[in-house]
This record gives sequence, structure tokens and C-alpha cells, in this order.
Amino acid sequence: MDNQEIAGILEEYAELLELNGEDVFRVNAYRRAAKSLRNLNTDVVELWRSKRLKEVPGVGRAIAEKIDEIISTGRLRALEELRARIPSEVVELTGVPFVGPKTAKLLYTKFGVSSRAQLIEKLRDGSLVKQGFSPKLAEKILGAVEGVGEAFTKMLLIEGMNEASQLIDKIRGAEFELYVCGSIRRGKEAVGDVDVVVLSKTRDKTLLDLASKLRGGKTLAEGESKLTWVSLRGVQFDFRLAHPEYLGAMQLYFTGSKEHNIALRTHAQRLGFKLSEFGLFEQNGVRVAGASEEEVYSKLGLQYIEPELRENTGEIEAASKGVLPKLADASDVFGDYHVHSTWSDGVDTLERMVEGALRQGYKYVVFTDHSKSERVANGMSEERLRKQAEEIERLRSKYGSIEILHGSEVDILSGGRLDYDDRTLAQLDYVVASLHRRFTSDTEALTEAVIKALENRYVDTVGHPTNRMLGRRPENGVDLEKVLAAAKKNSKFLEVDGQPRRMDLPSIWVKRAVEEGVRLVLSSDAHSTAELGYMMFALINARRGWAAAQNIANSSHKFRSART
Ligand code: DGT
Ligand code: CA
Ligand code: CA
Ligand code: ZN
Repeated sequence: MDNQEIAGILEEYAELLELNGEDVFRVNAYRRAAKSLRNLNTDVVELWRSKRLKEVPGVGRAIAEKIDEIISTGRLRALEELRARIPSEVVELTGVPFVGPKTAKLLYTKFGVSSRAQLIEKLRDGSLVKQGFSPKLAEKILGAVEGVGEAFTKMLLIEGMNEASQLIDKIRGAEFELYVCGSIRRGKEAVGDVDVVVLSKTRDKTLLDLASKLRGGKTLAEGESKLTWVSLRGVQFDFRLAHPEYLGAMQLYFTGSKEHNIALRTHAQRLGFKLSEFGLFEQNGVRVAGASEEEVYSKLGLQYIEPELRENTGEIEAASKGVLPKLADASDVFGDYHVHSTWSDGVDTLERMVEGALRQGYKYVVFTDHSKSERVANGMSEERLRKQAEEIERLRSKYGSIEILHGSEVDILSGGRLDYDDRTLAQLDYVVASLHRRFTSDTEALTEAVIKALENRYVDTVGHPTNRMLGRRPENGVDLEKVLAAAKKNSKFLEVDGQPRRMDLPSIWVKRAVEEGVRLVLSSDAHSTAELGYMMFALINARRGWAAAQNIANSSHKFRSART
């Protein structure tokens, strides 16, 4: 049991308490405790052993007892009782805008709606309204979810990854080796389910044996080589059995995308082969490849194609010509360019964040706390910015092995004005200009504001350029083709923000930036030491946009702003 896992259990408990009509103070107490566990730098189990649980901020007697039960028994009985009472379908529906616990229950019991996707379908075709659902509410819901993307009906990538690794940790063993495939392996920002290829190490074991190991949840379809199972939280898992001689072919098939598979099979046919999940075969039925993906691509005369590229957007042609880029990977990232601290809305101090950056193995870290107009995020006045500079100076003398840079995430205000004047900006090492609020609904004016910000000599990049919140808020409508051109003309970076709900720039725009030779800058946008790991999602998005090490500013061993 680690901090994140225990926090996850408390969060689920809070959610179900809320659905059960529990007092908001009690619900929020669990949420607060979970949040502080997520951001804690010490191991909860250690604290528990030495009976110091109550030292965790937000953990009082009642919550300490719950944590004690979780650690000592591995479960929380009160949570299990709630789960039995509240169907996972209702939980899913309550995340929808304007749908509270009551409406969710009604939708499920009276209208027979069991998923978000179904809700949208039945709202669009008018069938819910025909059954008596409020037309006003229907319109409001549809309006709110317009353009928020697939994450609304699917999961965020990080949620899929967490579900996958929790399950796999439980069932991996002597008999099975498990490989996560599907859209999770391709790194899509929103994923529908968890696809897993299962290698039977002992050969005689099948997915029926695996099914018997799965606790809770329910099995939807079961066979020796295919299994579909839904976890208690309503996440679907698809399993496919493989044996060593066709493990690679099965991974290839189950990783997809469907479009990549179809194009690859056509390519194989043209060469006189037949490709399936069981291998690459000659016309006479002899298998010529299948044990590994590398082997299959190689027999097809192709370079190895990384999962992130498998979207049928030109990767097969590039691989046949041998011109695929060598994608950037974690070893190419030497620093983080966008990090918050307690000086604005972060939860960890500058010093803790520096230590976190050292643990990431970075050579530099850039602090970019919010500027003064971001009042809700505790944005900084010029005076506080100067004080922060002094604190950073002190840290520089204490930590010699990492470059500590003083930057700012400066709001772009109406007309493209910036939240600090040029004299203040000139004092900083690095400036991310971000559009947090849409001060106008005129997207042309917004685009112009972003371009004007990029033209400022002290600005290095525009932060999270579309300002999307996956599944919650659509892109801001800024014309990225024009922004790209402005970045190119002014030799500025474009940011790829790694917050899992952002992953912004979107990967199709990363690809355009790479084509145009506009440099990217990857960032975690971390608000705690734990979130420094979000760099991973920036990297995945950059890879999905075909970015190589030379396309990202982070591959420099020393900090370099767009100005240098
Ligand atoms: P998702 O789950 O909606 O986020 O997206 P995927 O790509 O994970 O799709 P999923 O789970 O339906 O199927 C997993 C993989 O199985 C998919 O990426 C490719 C393969 N696959 C599924 N259906 C087909 C098909 O009709 N033809 C071929 N060639 N492959 C398929
Ligand atoms: Ca999938
Ligand atoms: Ca699937
Ligand atoms: Zn930020």
C-alpha cells in the first residue's frame, strides 16, 4: 500500500458518501485528507507504524481509523458497503455537468441510462425528452459537453494507466506475463478501456484461470483466449491470450490503432504475406514472424514503429523509406520549464520542489509561479516577485548541482497586454505567457492577443496554448496555425504542458510544429513534488507528434531560454 493508493480509496469513499447524500463537511474532510496524502513526502505506512498518522494535515481521529483499517486489512468495509448500494453507472453519470446525485439515480433507474456515452446518445436523438426528461436540462447538458472531447465518455490516460497497473500488480505471477496495449500504450490522452495481452508462461494456463484470479467486478465474456471484465469502478478490461511464437503479432494487433492495423495488413498483402494476430504468414500458411513486433516490422521491410506513432498518419510510408524520426525519450529530458511553488498555488515550497527536481535527475528547474491577475491562484505582485528572487538566490547558493531559474507564468490580458511590464519581465530568466481566461468570445481577437504576447522580446513561450481541460472544457478556439507562424517568426518555443487533463499542445499540433521546425518546450506544470512526474505526459504527447530530441528545448544539458 502506498500513499497514492490509500488516497485513491479515500477519494472514492468521499465520492460515494456524497452520492449517498452525506454531509458536505464530512465528504470534504475525506477529500482534503486524500489530497494531503497525495502530496505527502513521507510514507504513510511508516507514519502508521509509529502511530503518527494524525500528523498528516487533515487527518483526524475518524480518518486515522479508516487509514488504519485500510493498511491493516487491505480494505475499507464502509466503502464496500457503499459500493454495493450505489451502482457504478450512477457514479459515472454524476460527473456530467448539471447532473447531481438525484438526477443520476433517476437517469439510471427510471430512464435506463447506464453510461455517459448512452446519455449523450439519448439526449442527441431526443429519446430521453420523449420519455419525459426535462428538455431544458437536456439542452444545458448538451451545450456544456459540446467540444470537450472523448475524455468525457472515456477516461484520462492517467486513469487508464493507474487502473491497469493496480490490476496487473495483483495478478502478475508465475503463470502469466501481462502487457498493456490498446490506446493506453499509444499514449492517447483519453482511453476507452484497458487492453491487455496475456502471455501464458506455463502454456497450459488459459484466460479461464486468469478469470478465477479476478476479485470483485464482473465478467462480461469469458473464454480460453478472450476475456472481458469490468472492475468495481466500472473500468473495462479486454484480455487476449498469447503464446511465445505469436506474442509480438498479438501485441501489434491489440495495440492498434485499428487504422494502423488495417494499413499494415494491406501493406503485408502487397508483399504477398498475410498478417493476423497470430503472426505473419506466407501464402502456404508458414509463419515467418510473430514472436516480437520488431520481427514482424522487419520482415515487412519497415523500421520499428513506436506505439505512439501507430495512428496511420504516414508512419508506414516513412518506415518503409527508413525516415522515421528517433523519438525523444525520458533520457532526453534534462529539466523542467514550468513549475509552481507555495509562492502561488503550489503545495510545496521552492526548496522541496528543488529537491524533487533533483530526484528526477534534472540539471535545471524553472519556477513559473502565477502573475498578479491570477488572484484565485495567489498570483504575485511585483514586490513578492522580488522577494521570491531573493529566496531563489539563497537556494542557488545551497544547491550547486542544479540550475535554479526564476521565471513566471504571466497572464495574457485583453489585447495581448501582459500582466507585468517589460522592466519586470526583463529581470526574469524565463517567461511563459498563458491565456487563462477568455476575455472575449472573438477567437480572432484571442489569436491576436497570443501573437502579440509572443512578439514581446521577454516572452519565451505560450503556455498550454489551447487551454483545454479534457472532458470538461473545449479548446479556446485560438488559431494555432497563426500562433505557430508567430512562434516561428519570433524564434519562440511552443509549450507542451503535461498536466494529464491538459496534454496541451494537442499532438496533431506538435506534429505541425515539428514539420515547421518550431522548437517545443516540455513541462510538468507541477503544483507539487508528486506532479513533477507529469513530465511523462508532455513527453508522450510530444512523441505522438513525432518529436525527436532536437525538437525539444529540454534536451539541452544547460538551461536555455528562447532568447539564448
Ligand atoms: P479506445 O479503447 O477507444 O481508447 O481505443 P483502442 O484503440 O484501444 O481500441 P479498442 O479497445 O476498441 O481495441 C484495441 C485494439 O484492437 C485496437 O487499437 C486495434 C484492435 N482492433 C479492434 N477492432 C479492430 C478491427 O476491427 N480491426 C482491426 N484490424 N483491429 C482492431
Ligand atoms: Ca482500448
Ligand atoms: Ca478494448
Ligand atoms: Zn502553470
